[in-house]
Amino acid sequence: MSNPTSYDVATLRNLFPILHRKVKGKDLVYLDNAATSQKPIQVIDALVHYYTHYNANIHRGLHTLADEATAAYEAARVAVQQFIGAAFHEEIIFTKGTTESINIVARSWGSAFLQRGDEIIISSLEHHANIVPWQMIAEEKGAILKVIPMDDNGVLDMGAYSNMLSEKTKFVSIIHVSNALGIINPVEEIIALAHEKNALVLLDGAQSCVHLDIDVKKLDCDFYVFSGHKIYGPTGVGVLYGKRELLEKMPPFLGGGEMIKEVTFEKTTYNELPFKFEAGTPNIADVIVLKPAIDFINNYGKANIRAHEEELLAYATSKLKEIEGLKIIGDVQNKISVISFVIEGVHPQDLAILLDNQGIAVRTGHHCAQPLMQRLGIVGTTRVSFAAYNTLAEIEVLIAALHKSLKMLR
Ligand code: C6P
Repeated sequence: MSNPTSYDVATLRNLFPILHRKVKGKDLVYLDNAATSQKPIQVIDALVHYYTHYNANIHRGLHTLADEATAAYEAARVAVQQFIGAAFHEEIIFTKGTTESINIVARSWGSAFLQRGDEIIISSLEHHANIVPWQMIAEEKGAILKVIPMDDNGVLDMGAYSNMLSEKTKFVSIIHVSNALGIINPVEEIIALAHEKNALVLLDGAQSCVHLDIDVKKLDCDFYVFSGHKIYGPTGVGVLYGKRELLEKMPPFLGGGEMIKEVTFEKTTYNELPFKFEAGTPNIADVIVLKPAIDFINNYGKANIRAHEEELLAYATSKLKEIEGLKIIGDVQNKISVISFVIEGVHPQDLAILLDNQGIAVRTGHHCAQPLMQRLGIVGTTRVSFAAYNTLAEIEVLIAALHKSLKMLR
């Protein structure tokens, strides 16, 4: 099998210093990209460059360093705006990550607009980050949380969803791509059906943002959230996109500096978007280096990266299926490069330890989706997830290591 001609994975790998390290004396095979991706050298260099050359607080100082830092911070906002196709840069709010972004929407929108008896819909596939904030606000406001059921392979029951929607439905918050299984949900249909009932829709884009072309205008989602560390960027920074007219109506989440227009002891007026939602000194350095992370993806091209990952997915899927007693969960056509599997008689944690001894990083367990695992009737899965820099040769290493581990475990 060959890689697309425009896509030279060997050259690309050279941009990632960490890929050249050894683990337990073996070449690292990093297959835990859905948890966090590795960082290219331009991201690492940009971080060092910021602290070496223009570290300063933003939006307040009248000096050169502050101007440079502010310009770089706002350039990152425009890069994110273009990356997800938002209409206005004010619609991009910087947060700590997907988790914080969902909490802001649940808290801010929920506290202002939810009424007793209103309904919020999520799905069986959700990550805890898109369950717990809604449970918290539902409990506080007397709202009801409903869950779209799925089949044994993780495919959502769209008929049940359609029947669940009513005039009482006020919010639908859905994982775009399942982190545990890799399945791409039919979000266009989910959004259109919700909008027929005037319900708002948030897409948890933590896993979709790096793999799929995202155009929030075309999708017509009301909110879209993701984390920097899963798109070859740094940890500690994420994005909340919201339609401007909605963000304008929502109360601030945190109070403090930066989010105000004027403060007296009697009354405070709030700043314009996006600053209304960015109280205090933000994570300046990490926001700034989101831009080189996005540039990295754009330089290689999302479509080229996806084609490469699909080749890896198809090859790994066929090789894994040859292993006796191995069952892939979420074995559907419409998925990204994540494979979750169970092996008869083998505990995923035992397997992970043996794979780590052979230099291979995978994730095992419930993947922060305990209700999904309960629905599937399993304790957890072993999950391998591929990124732009993984290779067919690494899949061969994985398969050989699996055979070796299974001989020891069975
Ligand atoms: N999933 C995984 O290994 P944070 O931690 O805020 O950056 O992202 C939370 C989150 C929310 N939604 C989805 C769909 C996610 O995949 C994640 C993070 C990682 O699957 C860590 S649990």
